[in-house]
Amino acid sequence: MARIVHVAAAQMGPIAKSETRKDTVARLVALMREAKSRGADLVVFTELALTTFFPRWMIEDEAELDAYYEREMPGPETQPLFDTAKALGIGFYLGYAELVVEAGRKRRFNTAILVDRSGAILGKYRKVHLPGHAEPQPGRTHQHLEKRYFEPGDLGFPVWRGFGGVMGMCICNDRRWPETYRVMGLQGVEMVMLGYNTPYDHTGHRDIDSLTQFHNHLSMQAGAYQNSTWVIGTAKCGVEEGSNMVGQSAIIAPSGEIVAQSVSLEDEIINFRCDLDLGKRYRETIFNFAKHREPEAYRLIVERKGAIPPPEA
Ligand code: CDV
Repeated sequence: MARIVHVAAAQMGPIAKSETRKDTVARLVALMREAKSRGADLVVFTELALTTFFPRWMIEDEAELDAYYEREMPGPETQPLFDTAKALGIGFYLGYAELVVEAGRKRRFNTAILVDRSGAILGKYRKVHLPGHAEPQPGRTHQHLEKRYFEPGDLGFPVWRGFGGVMGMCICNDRRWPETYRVMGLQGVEMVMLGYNTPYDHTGHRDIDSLTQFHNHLSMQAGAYQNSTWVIGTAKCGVEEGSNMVGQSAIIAPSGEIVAQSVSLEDEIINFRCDLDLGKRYRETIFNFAKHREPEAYRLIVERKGAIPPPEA
């Protein structure tokens, strides 16, 4: 019998700097209701889904910066998401900025949680690959200061049993790194969920930036295929505070094929009934890790710190 997870990707259009948490949460709740009305068991929201993408600004006032972070989850403003999920019997992935105080020190992470159909948090992931800079870059219309506002995640890439399968999470830039999927693939992941905020001008090189859409799908499709997993990628997109961000939210099968894709740059639900057993065919044949991976060969290269020996003196 097929193991179906009916999943929805809840793409978001721009969130203005002036938009309140309450308004944004109301948008998320409306998307959750729409996902449920289509029969979804699980809805995947985007990265930093509760606020505008604040790393585009240099923020020197600490109180102003802190206001973008959640100190508790759920908190009073995010509780409606959990209540609605429980009432509807739908799970969700949610990206947000997390602030924790440990030994008197503020620690900041770009975080995602997976919540089950009863409204309980099943797992937490903290973004490992942080793009951009710690210091503002001269000449840029928009900064990308994730390295200033977040620490690299300290939870690794765990997977969780839930929704009838093995579930994994990552966030935005993580999707471009093969290690992200492979570490979860080695744990038997069957569905990887992720949200992203991807501006079109992120490298500053026109030739690379003009391939932003291609690279968005390329990285997720390759991750899906090479690890026999479903990948659900959800965008925040459109022109947000002058920054133009890619849409193209997609549901990708373990074959690497896109089976559903958004068509707008606004709040939009796409959904698909994902058969988790589809990944098995790949995992048991072309990507049978136990049979065909060669970890010893990979180890030799890594220990030599690169494939090419150093030049002779
Ligand atoms: N939020 C992100 O991680 N964005 C990056 C951009 C800056 C390259 C991304 O990989 O989409």
